[in-house]
Amino acid sequence: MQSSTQSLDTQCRSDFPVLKRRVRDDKALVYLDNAATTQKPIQVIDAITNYYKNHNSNIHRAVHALAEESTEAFEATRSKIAKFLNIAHSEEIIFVRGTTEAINLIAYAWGRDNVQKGDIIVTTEYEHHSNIVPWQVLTQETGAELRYVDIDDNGELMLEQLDEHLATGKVKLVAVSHVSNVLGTITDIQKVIKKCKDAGAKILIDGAQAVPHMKVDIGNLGCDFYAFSAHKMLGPTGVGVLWARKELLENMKPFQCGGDMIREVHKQETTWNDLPYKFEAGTPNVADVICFAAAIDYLTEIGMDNVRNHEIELTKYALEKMSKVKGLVIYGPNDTKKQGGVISFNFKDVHPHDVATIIDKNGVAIRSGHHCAQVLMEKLDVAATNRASFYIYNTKEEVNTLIDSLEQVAKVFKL
Ligand code: C6P
Repeated sequence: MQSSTQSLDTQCRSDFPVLKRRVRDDKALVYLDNAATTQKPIQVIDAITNYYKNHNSNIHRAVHALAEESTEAFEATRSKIAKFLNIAHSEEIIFVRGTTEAINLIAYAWGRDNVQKGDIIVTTEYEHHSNIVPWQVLTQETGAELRYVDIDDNGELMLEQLDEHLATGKVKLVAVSHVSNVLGTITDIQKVIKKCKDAGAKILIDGAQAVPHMKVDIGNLGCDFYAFSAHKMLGPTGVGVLWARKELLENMKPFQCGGDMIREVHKQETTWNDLPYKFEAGTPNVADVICFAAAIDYLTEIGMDNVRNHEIELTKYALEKMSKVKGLVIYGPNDTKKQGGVISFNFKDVHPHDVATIIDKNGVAIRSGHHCAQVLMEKLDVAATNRASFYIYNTKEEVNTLIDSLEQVAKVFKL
C-alpha cells in the first residue's frame, strides 16, 4: 500500500492483480460486484501460496514442526479477529464456511433446543435467504411462528412492528441484517438490540455486509449471535465467523460431530471438546483461515473509518449522477448516512439482465437478479434489480464509466 496522503483507491489499487485485467474486447475491468465477493490483494494471495509452499499440515493433532506452525497460525487468526472486532474471549469465535453456515448452526444447535410451539421468531423483509430459510425450516419443524418486520418506502425497517411482535412476550429470537445486501440500508442495530434485550428475546445479526465496510464493535454491541464471511472483506471463500456469547455456546449441543470437536469417545458415549472446538468438527479450512489474517491486517492498516468514508464518497457521487439518468429507478434510502456502498436500481420495463449484459460490454461488472432476497423483491414488486456495490479500490472514474454505460442503456431502449 502507498502513502496515506493519497485517496484510498490510489493507495491500494495496485495491490489487486485482477484489477489490471482487460475484459470484453480489451475494456478495463470495472468491478462493482463487491457485495457478492471482493477481490483479493496480493498480500492475501501470497499468504495462501506461502502456507502451501512452506507450512501445509493438519492442525491440533500432530506434534511435528509443520503441525505446530500451522496450528499457531490458525489460532493467531482467531486472536486477530477478536482484536479487530473487540471480542474479549477468542473462544467465542467459531470458524465456519460462511455467514450461511453460521446462521444454520444457530438454527440447528440453538434453535432445536430453545424454540417450541407457540414461540415466535422475527426476521425482516430485507433479509438474505440465508437469514430467512433456516428460520422457516425451524418454525415449520417446531410449530413456532415466523413473523416479519416490513420496510417502508425508503427501504428502512418499520421498527414499530418489532415493538408489536415483542409485546406478545413470545419472541424467542430476532434475526436481522446489519446492512441489507440489496438496498444497502444500515439497520439501527443499537436500537434493535435494546428492544430485544428489554423484551428478553435473543438477537442474531447477519453482518455479512457490515463487517467488511465499517467499524463493528461486537464486544460492546450487546447482541447474542453475530455472523459474517471472509470473502466479502478481501479474504478467501470458504471461511466465515460465528460469534456467540460463551454461556450460549456452552449450553448448546454440537452442530456436527467428528474430529476436533471431541474430547473422549467410548463405544456408547462421547464427551465434547472445549469452546471453540466443540463447534469445529473435522479438519477445518486451515489454509484459508490462515490467509484471512492477511486480509484483516490489510483492512486494519487502512482503518475501517477510512473504508466507510471512501464508500460514502463514492456512493454519494454515484447517487447524484444516477439520479440524472433517464428512466432509472433507485431503491433504498438514497442517503449515505443510512446506506452502505450498495445501490440497487432498475430501468422501468427493461430486464436487469439486459442492462447488466449491455454494460458488461464496457467491462462494467454489476450483479443483476434477485440477490438471494426474493421476499424483498416481492415487496418491491419486481422480479429482479441491478446492483452496483463499491469497495476500497473503486474510483470516481469507474463510477463515471458506470454512468456512461447506463446512459447508453437508456439510449438503446429509447427511455
Ligand atoms: N450475499 C450477494 O451477492 P455466504 O454466501 O454464506 O458467504 O453469505 C450469505 C449472505 C448472508 N447475508 C447477507 C446479507 C449476504 O449479503 C450474503 C451473501 C451475496 O449479495 C451472495 S448471494
